Amino acid sequence: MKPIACLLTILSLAAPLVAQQVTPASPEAIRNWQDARFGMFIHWGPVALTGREIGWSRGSQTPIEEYDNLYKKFNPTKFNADEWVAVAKAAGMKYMVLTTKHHDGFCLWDTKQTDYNIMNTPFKRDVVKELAEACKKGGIAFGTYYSTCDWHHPDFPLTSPGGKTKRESHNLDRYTEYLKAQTRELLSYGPLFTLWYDVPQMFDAKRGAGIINMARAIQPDIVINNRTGHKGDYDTPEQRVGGFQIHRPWETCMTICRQWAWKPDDKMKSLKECLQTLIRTNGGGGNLLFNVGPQPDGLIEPRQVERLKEMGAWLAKNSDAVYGTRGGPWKPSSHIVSTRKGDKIYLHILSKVDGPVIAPALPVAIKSAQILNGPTIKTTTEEGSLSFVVPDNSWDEIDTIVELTIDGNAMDIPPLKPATRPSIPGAKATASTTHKDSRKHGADMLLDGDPESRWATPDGTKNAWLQIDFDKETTFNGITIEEANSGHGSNVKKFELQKKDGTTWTTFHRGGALGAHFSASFDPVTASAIRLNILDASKSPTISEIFIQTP
Ligand code: H79
Repeated sequence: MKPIACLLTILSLAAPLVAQQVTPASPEAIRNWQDARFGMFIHWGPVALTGREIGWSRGSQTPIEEYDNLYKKFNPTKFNADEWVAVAKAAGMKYMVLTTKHHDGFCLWDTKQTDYNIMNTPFKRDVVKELAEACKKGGIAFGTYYSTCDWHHPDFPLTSPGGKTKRESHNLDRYTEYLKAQTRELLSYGPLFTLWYDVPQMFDAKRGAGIINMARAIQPDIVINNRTGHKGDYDTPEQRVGGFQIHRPWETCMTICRQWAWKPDDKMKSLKECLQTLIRTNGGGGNLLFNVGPQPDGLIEPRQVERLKEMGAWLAKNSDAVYGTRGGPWKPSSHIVSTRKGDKIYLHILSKVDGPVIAPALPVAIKSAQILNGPTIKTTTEEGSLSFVVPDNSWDEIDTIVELTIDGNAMDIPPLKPATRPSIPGAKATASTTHKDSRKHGADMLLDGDPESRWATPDGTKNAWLQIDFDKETTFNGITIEEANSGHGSNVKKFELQKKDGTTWTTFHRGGALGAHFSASFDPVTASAIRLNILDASKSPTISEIFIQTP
């Protein structure tokens, strides 16, 4: 290529890149954000009066006209910012992120950009200001959620229901100026711990970069999420624990009940689910932003406060294994995850193991091992495996934590294969069909303990079987099957479990959908092999792990 043509090519390739360029947050700011590990997400607004979902119920369950007038009745007289901060602290949370404006466009602060805000409710108090001040006083970092899309604003191209309806007239550039002006207002309540934008919809990387650059000009060390249209500083898996990722920060956001905004009698997660979600998230390398939706009167629901306090009580005892840690070195499995910090590695065993716990060996020497806050234990490393036995009375129903002190820095250890609960030794998996890339997606992936590897089937597969052969007659009384479609429901729609007696197969269990965590217990079954017969599927089935439970 001639020099001039070459230069032109470089320029034309570089132009869009330059336009999207942002200065990343400083390593110190990122480190500080990651060290926190656990924060409180708060979804709140006039919608709480209806008990329906924020943003999404506008124009679906609640007519637009009615939704947009709810603020006239919003008077949360029991709101006390100090109390919310006290709840977050009691939960062991280190930061808080409030929905200052959701997709419904209502603003919880005294904004000068629109009248559709809290100062025009009977309440007339700047919630963002009060909360920012209470956080500062209480030693909790404060960040703002701000929805990039706005189904209420006349300049935004999409509207309710669900942001799928197009507006006839709109002006995205003018809306972007509105968003930026509001962001500047929010930053004046700062310094903020994070700017948490939501669903870019119409925004691309260039528009996102414009927001980020503007925010950094005001607060150079601000940490910004990946929902401005630009990838920002951290990823945000929603309502699921993110996968193992240690080279780019991330944060799972998840609700304590089912809805983001308050809903009466919403189903609440058990303490075990709450804590294991935090531990799995930390083990994969992420923070957890755990959401509560306060009531219309301004109080956080008492049973949710209770649950959060239970989490905090557990965290107070096990803080070493959580705060300031990073995920790994072992990749997470369904049963065991790990965290690390300095010369310490923490193995979190999330369900009881019969016999020794076995993990791929560490590439460094172990100086000592103990149950966190408990007795010393003996570890053995041989033939590439680390093993140890947890004393009977040291098992914890939620998380049995083993603390290893190593000779070196735990952060220097490259990722290791997951520590697995030993499946049945000598078991072998085969399948009726496998995706064409059988080396990557073969049936052997089902028993390797690695939730990131999976068995897959060719496109359009509706039925298939998976078979696990034991090397001798084996008695089992339970099975766990994990579909690998990353939280998008279940591809499998109908299945049966069969056992092999001699040469005949008999069905002993039938079911419909499987999903990410199917688990069944049954009367003990003795057989030489077990088969999962998939009888119907909406998409080609793919399964990451099968665990067989013995009595
Ligand atoms: O604020 C919360 C959600 O409202 C917001 N992000 C979190 C923090 C969000 N906006 N868009 N999305 C999430 C992605 C779309 C989710 C959906 Fe659905 C799942 C749309 C339809 C199915 C949520 C659940 C709305 C209806 C059902």
